[in-house]
Amino acid sequence: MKLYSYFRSTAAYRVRIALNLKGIDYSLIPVNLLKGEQKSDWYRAVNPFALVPALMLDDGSVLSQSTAILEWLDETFVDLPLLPADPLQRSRVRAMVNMIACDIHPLNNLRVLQHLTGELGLSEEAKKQWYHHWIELGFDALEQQLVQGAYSVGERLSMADVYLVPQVFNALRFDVPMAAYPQIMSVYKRCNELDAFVQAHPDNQEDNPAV
Ligand SMILES: N[C@@H](CCC(=O)N[C@@H](CS)C(=O)NCC(=O)O)C(=O)O
Repeated sequence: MKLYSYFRSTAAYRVRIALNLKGIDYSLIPVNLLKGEQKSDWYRAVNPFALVPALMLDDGSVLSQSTAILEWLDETFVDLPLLPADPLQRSRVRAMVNMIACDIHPLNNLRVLQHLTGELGLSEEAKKQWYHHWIELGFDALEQQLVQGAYSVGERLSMADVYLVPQVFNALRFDVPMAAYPQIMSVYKRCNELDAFVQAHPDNQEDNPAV
């Protein structure tokens, strides 16, 4: 499999974690978002959405949208399931996944931030305020939702953790004060002790210029 990825992309980071958790070998094809490679003809031919990630399977099929990719991985590689068997727990995991994937992340995506400072003429400071506003609104709710336990939903690692960790990484990158979120930070630290999360971290990606 080939993963089209950018080291700082939170959506690609989710897929890297899931591939590692499932023990799947893959090669990485870097798509440099800051250079606009996601909008290039060669990448649009792979993924017309012009967003990373995309996962190319060995038969050439391309999967896009991180949630669809994660669900495919979970349905295809059934060891270490990322969704609990119990429907109530499963719904809780999906609610957290959706909160991050639909209600937090899209408001802070690169093209949204670029639109704010570009076409709409907002300052860097106003952009930062926008970013912090939507992250804090989302994290305030998530902090209350996290059931007390080792992971986001109870004592078992799930898809909710796979979404939470990249979003927290991103918040730290944008200097969001995380002291108000002790439960989120505790889960973040616990997950980051696992090899699958360490290997997926932006600091350990071959397309990170600092590596
Ligand atoms: N809903 C999509 C979102 C993907 C997405 O927004 N990817 C970002 C990086 S995290 C991207 O490619 N941004 C490029 C841009 O904004 O031009 C998914 O879950 O895969």
